[in-house]
Amino acid sequence: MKKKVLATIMAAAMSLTMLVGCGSEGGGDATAPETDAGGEATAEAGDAGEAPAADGDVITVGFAQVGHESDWRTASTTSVKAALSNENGIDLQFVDCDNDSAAQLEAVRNFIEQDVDYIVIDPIVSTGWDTVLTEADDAGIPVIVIDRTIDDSDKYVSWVGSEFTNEGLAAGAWLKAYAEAKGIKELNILEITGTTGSSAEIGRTKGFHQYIDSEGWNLLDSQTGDFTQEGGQTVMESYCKSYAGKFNVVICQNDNEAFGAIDAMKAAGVSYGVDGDVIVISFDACTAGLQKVLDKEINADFQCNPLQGPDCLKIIQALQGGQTVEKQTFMEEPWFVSEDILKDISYKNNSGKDVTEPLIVVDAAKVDEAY
Ligand code: GZL
Repeated sequence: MKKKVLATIMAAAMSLTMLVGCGSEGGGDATAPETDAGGEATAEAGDAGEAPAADGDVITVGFAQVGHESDWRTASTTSVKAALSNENGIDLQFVDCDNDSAAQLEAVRNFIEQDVDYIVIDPIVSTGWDTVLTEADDAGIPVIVIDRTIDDSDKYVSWVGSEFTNEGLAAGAWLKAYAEAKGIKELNILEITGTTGSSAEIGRTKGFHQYIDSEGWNLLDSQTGDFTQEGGQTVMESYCKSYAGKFNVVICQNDNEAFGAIDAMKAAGVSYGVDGDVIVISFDACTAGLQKVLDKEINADFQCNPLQGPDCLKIIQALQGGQTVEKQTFMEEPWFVSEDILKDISYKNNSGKDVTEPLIVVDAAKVDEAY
């Protein structure tokens, strides 16, 4: 009850809206205790001898992370651990939920039971959240959501992440312009989607399918690779058997799926990439993904920025200071290509606004700068 009163007073105290900027620092060494999926933190962060926060009190934060399925996820975890560190006066309880929604809900309930000061969630899927968020609200524990969205409850103080539908729309706009520039008349597409029901999968699919429908492209098949390299390879192995010689585009909803799909096409003797028969489109633009763009194995890679750690820290610091924060903050995300034949893409974004956005040709420096 004490927290509820304090949280209410803090939230009502100031009319000042704190603009939370976009995080851009790289990851750092993680110092928070590890735990298995849904379990209790396996060690007290205090054992590491935390430094007190500015006002002398240590702030306890529970972080329920999706899992460890991709390079993107590793960068996300590193970013949050580097920001919510002992040095910044935070006692971080980290739970890797191993892509298991039940474990993630259990982890959040454990945080409530531990009476942490804040809860950070990257939601595996976008629904099934209102009950547990109501429990956190009743306990007076502010919840911060990062990366993916929660679509069936607004009982959280702030969300920082990506506009996934725009990522899908940008991929469609690029493929349309690229096919026209290359004189490719017919597009026969295979799709490898991300974790079913995640807002990243829902948004990228929604955006790209607007172009499939409006351009009359031929979508041969769509199956989930669950955002993993193994998933991408398994689906692509099946595709190479079922659609041999019938496809000229594969779109993977993250880089790790693209790595697996590339391995499968290589093994099946299918040529791909800039100089091949199959156009490869990916999302995330992690370091290894941009290296494959530079190597002309991936034609275009649409960045999804995982570095929300600094934003989390700014939000917590603002709330500790009694300030209000933005309910929604979008990360800045560039689009990367392998060839210098298109300067930009134009499309109507998910807010109905006509936008023109630059395409960045990948060179060694861009690979080095990646997360
Ligand atoms: C998107 C993020 C997705 C990445 C994948 O914001 O949630 O999950 O695109 C990751 O690489 O697994």
